[in-house]
Amino acid sequence: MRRVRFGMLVLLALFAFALCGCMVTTYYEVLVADFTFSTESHLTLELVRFDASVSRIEQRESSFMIGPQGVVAGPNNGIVRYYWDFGDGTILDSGSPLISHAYLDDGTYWVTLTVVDYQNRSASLVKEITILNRRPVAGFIWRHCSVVVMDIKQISPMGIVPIPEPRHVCLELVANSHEQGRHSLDADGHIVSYQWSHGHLSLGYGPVLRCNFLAGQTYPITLTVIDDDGATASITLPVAVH
Ligand SMILES: [Ca+2]
Ligand SMILES: [Ca+2]
Repeated sequence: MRRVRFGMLVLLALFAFALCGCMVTTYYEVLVADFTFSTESHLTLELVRFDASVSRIEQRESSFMIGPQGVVAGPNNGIVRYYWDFGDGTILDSGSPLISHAYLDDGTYWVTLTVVDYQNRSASLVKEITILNRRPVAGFIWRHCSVVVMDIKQISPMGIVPIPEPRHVCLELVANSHEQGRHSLDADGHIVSYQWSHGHLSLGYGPVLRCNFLAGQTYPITLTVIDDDGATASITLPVAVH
């Protein structure tokens, strides 16, 4: 019976020894830079939220590596500065792990985070972020041609007389012009193509188009624009011709 008790005591002692961490172990600190993005995909001009609060100082055993043993406590896990290079020429430093940045143009960028801890040690991490092109917006107005179009006359034995109905009206379709404003736009680039159509009939190209329409009818006119990254947008408006 005594042997059994002694054996149990030994086992308990070994168990307590393992639990209490009485083994002689030394630790060292490892500064780890890390960050996350707000969402999966990002558009130009959209604020992307970066979160570096996952950066930390880990305490690891010096004898063998079995993963993190703990994280240094305190504000921002012992990190005092966060330096961000967003890869588009923007470099910022902050005392907070949270920061937002908007990219002006689409593309793939390399974001570099460098953290500095309370002992002035530093660590960096680079991650790739893809920014998507923003589609253009199509819009247009119309007005009577700025050039006054006189009623077309015809010569007859009776003299000069107006051409009877139906008559045609010159309309100016305006997507973009200095005088009439910008009605189509691309927020992160510029429009490279304007195409006008009526049903399957192509009317022409350009930011301003002049057309003669038969009066007294309404025409669904479609404008399709293409931006400098190949993205398209269309709009169809009912153009009433009086
Ligand atoms: Ca665009
Ligand atoms: Ca673009």
